[in-house]
Amino acid sequence: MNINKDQIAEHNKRLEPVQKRRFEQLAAELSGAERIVQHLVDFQVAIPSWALGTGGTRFGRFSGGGEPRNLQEKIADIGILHALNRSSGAISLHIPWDIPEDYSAIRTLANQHGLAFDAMNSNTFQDQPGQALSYKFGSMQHVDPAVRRQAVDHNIEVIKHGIELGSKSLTVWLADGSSFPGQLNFRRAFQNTLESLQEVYAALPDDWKMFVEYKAFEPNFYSTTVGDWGQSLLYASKLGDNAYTLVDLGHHLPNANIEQIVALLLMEGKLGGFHFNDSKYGDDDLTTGSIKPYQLFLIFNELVEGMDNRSMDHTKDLGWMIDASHNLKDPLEDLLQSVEAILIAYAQALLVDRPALAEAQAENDVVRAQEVLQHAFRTDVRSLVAEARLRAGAALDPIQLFREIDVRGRLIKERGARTVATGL
Ligand code: LRH
Ligand code: MN
Repeated sequence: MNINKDQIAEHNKRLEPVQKRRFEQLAAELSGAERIVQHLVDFQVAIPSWALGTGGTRFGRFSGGGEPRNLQEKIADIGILHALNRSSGAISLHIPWDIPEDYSAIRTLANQHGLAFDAMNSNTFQDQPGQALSYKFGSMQHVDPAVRRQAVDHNIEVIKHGIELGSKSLTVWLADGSSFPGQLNFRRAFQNTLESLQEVYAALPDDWKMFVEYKAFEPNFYSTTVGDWGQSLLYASKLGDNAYTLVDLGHHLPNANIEQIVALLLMEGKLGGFHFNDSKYGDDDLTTGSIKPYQLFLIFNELVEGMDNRSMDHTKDLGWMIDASHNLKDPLEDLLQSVEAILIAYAQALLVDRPALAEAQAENDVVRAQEVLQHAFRTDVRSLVAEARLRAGAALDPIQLFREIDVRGRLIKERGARTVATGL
């Protein structure tokens, strides 16, 4: 199903008077409202191909129906998101969950929906049917060079798929690690992993980036071979200039100061991108900004300051991707909420009075510094984000329109109530 321009225009006509009043009132108070709106129009978030169904947990899965049955339907679903908010202009594929059978047909379909292909994701954390060697005890860290070979070959195959689709980056997340003391020689595991990543890095086209994603725990619960930002930075630094760290917000130990990690990785020029989500305890993969919106704002505050300090292009110099899994919410509504939360945090960070903050920091005026930051965080920027949608031809209230035209009901009619999407 497609969402056509008339449905959006009819929806916006009803909401525009209130939007106009709210936007003009806020714009009158702010300096630079137009600059911020343009930044928001240009900012695009990549949607994970593996988060368009109901993932469930090991305890249960409660499907909502109408899930995409193949890559074509996944692209169509992301097309619906992009039609509603014009901020979801890219898809991030996971191989082998989403192997593109016909490259040109897939490229054409994505193009029709205004979608680009963002980072490709490899998968050496599951054994595929007919796979020669198991990843039970890891992939690139594995004591058996044949298993490491298999993992390297898979990543090179993923790059080949990406080249055909126009992607320019590869994300490598390794579940590798150990669950019991004594199980693993940490140094040998690191060396094996580095050598394997170096072979993949050597196969990377010159204009590609490699993102090394770290994670504290799960599925291993004693050590993880790419377990934190320091280890990821070590790999990325040893690999070369096209290798970067990838920050998945849910991959940290409780109370980690992620905004400080982001500031330092950016300072080192080794921050590659993000997997946005939120969490209360572990890698909960919940809706971005649903649990810790202030942390998300503080992360974007460091991003804006750090990127401007390095004259980086906000729209293309870092990988902006969501990585979530849905259990209770409609996957598409959940993703619409995540994109909204990301744009709100970005808009608030663009509002921060940077000279005033720098002055307060220089004078150790701790109270003033907090006041400057929280003034931006406490500013309701939703009318700025909505204005960006209006100007981009999207819906003023994407979730309201999603429900008004009963997208999920129509997808269930089209696909059935029992379809299961590949992914998490
Ligand atoms: C691991 C992870 C990784 C993906 C997977 C779907 O927890 O965040 O980014 O490969 O989720
Ligand atoms: Mn991730």
